[in-house]
Amino acid sequence: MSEKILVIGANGQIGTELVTALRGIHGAENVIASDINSPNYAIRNSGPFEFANVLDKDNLHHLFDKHRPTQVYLLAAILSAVGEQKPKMAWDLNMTGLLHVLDFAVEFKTSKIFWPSSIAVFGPHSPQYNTPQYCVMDPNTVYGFSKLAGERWCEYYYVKYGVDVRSLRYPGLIGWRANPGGGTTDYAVHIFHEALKKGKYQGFLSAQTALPMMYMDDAIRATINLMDAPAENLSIRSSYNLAGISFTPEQLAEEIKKHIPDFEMSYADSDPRQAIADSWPKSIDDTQAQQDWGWQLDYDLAKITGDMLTNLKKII
Ligand code: VAH
Repeated sequence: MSEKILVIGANGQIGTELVTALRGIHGAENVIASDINSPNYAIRNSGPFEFANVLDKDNLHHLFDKHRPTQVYLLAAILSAVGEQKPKMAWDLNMTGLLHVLDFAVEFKTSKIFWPSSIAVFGPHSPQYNTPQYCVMDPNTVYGFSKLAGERWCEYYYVKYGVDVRSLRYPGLIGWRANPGGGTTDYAVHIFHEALKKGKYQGFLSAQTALPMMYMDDAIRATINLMDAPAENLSIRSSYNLAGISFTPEQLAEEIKKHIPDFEMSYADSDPRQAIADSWPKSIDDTQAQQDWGWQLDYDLAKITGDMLTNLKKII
């Protein structure tokens, strides 16, 4: 029987690319994109679309009942920076949406659920380097503790109700097909656009702020690899660490200069996102993902930079 996949939050940075990838694998007609907003350019006319509001239980129930999806990817979320501006809305959307989807997965016996977590689940007292799968986790952003609470709910529904929900702690994600929205790591995408348009960029994080990042191609491949893995191989039902590649804004600027020698980088100070970034790990240990489902990173900083500039040049 072919898969019937529902992607909620399809217009977002991950959703846009995941819908395209899943439609390439399963056939466009078997991947229903949904979002609270109209479909974006990449998704419009490339397959079925439904409006979805994760806070509207009846709307979501209708989508589950109408399509009887075998897999659901719940990507709708408010990220770290916007979450600090709208804390109650971020908590409500990130939590209520997940609980609706988990409840409907039980009711409709959905085979698999994917829900994104983040390295934002770690906090100031978590180990800062090679942060392990298990350690002290004291996130101090609403986004971070909503993701930590969500991980606990995912494991709870797996243990108590047998819901096959799977999750990844994504690092900051970098891609050219869709822009990020409202995150602390967004500088690592904006810098490429500005470098090509203006030859300069003022970053909102300090030069030495190292953060784990990942190219979107790797993130999508990790997501599909995890979802395709045999359930019996998975030892983690909260969310798997994903290390990506750690670098600083200064290192990224230097890599860009190898392609655009006159590129000028500068740094704003006192941006509220600096405190968020400072609370996160500098690097992550993803040994468990490597052992359980064979994860291997492909894109390093040089490859990310080259691919971003090559592709953005065609559309800027
Ligand atoms: C954010 N892009 O900046 C997200 C991500 C690790 C960061 O979760 O909020």
